[in-house]
Amino acid sequence: MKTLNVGMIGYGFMGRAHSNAFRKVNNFFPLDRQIVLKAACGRDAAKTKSFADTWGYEAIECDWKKLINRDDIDLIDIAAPNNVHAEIAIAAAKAGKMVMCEKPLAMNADEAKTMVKAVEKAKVPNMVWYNYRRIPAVTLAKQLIDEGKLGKIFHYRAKFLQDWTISADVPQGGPGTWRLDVSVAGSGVTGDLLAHCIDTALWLNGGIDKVSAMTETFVKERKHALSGKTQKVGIDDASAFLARFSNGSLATFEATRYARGHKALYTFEINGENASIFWDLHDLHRLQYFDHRDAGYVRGWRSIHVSDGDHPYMKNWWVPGLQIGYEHSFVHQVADFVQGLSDGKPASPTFRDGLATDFVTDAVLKSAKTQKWENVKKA
Ligand code: SOE
Repeated sequence: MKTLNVGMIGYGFMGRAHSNAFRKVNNFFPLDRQIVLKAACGRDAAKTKSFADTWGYEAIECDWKKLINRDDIDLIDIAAPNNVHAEIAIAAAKAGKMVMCEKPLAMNADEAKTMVKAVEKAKVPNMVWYNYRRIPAVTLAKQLIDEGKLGKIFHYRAKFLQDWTISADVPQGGPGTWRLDVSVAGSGVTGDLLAHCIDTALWLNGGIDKVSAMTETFVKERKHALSGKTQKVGIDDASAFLARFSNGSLATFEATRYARGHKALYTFEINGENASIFWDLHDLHRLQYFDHRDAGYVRGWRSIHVSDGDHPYMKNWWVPGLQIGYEHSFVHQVADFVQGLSDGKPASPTFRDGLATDFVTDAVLKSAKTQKWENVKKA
């Protein structure tokens, strides 16, 4: 069997989620390439070594440039903070490596454009880790929509709620809290959480033409974890927008880190002329489905337990009825990426798809400033 040698950059939450996926995928999916965890890369040698030992990487590097120039690496996976995605991805593409990049693709769409240009010029396979598409219930939603079960779509409604930054004592910057530092994250919940909702929405319901948004920063100053200095907060803590899709449907999107009681409540509901669907990350193996064409006396919302062999991805796991979880969406993403290499059909979301999401998040942030409807550029 051919091998696919991975060089992983970053050892935080996403470094773990991606490594877990790379380790498991060949055990569950019949692929024609064996994933090899070749080297992990991080600036702190001791932490990188401990990460590499835990996940089974053969070696470590402390300089990402060395990693991408190694002849024995085929794929660079960027699981580092947003402000380094572009530089690493562009250099990796120039070195002829395949690139997988954590979401959002870039700090903003201008930067994302340079990344798309680099991977397309180098003709290297590329993908962005918008993992929620590959939760079987979400993939089933896509199948139902593509089969036309919903009919004409009128409404798309999505939200992603968290509550972990309500305390003014949470610092900005540094490990674990870089998402609050605008110079590292690019934006707040718009790029971090709404980006997930937008990626799923573009995939399920097609392009967004225009948006009208509002954002708020509830805590205006926070101590910086690295410098210890109190600094102005530049990210959006909460972001909500109205959208018009190209297919004529209307949408509302909301994300916040100030919804007390919610840790990661990502939900979406889609209403069509014939049927509606609803999905909830806290109950991720279920898809709620209502079909108006059912006979009236049995008509109602049904809760599909997406765990049977004919549900997306499920035949590769356990026996029917046994559910899987969050981490499996990453395994599916690697499986589809590798299958795409074998089929010569790149799996989505590619960097170009990631740019489409960045165009929407840019328009959202612009609209929040101008207080006007803003058009969304097409990727
Ligand atoms: C933020 O807390 C976060 O970890 C995001 O960065 C992830 O993309 C999301 O899946 C869960 O929440």
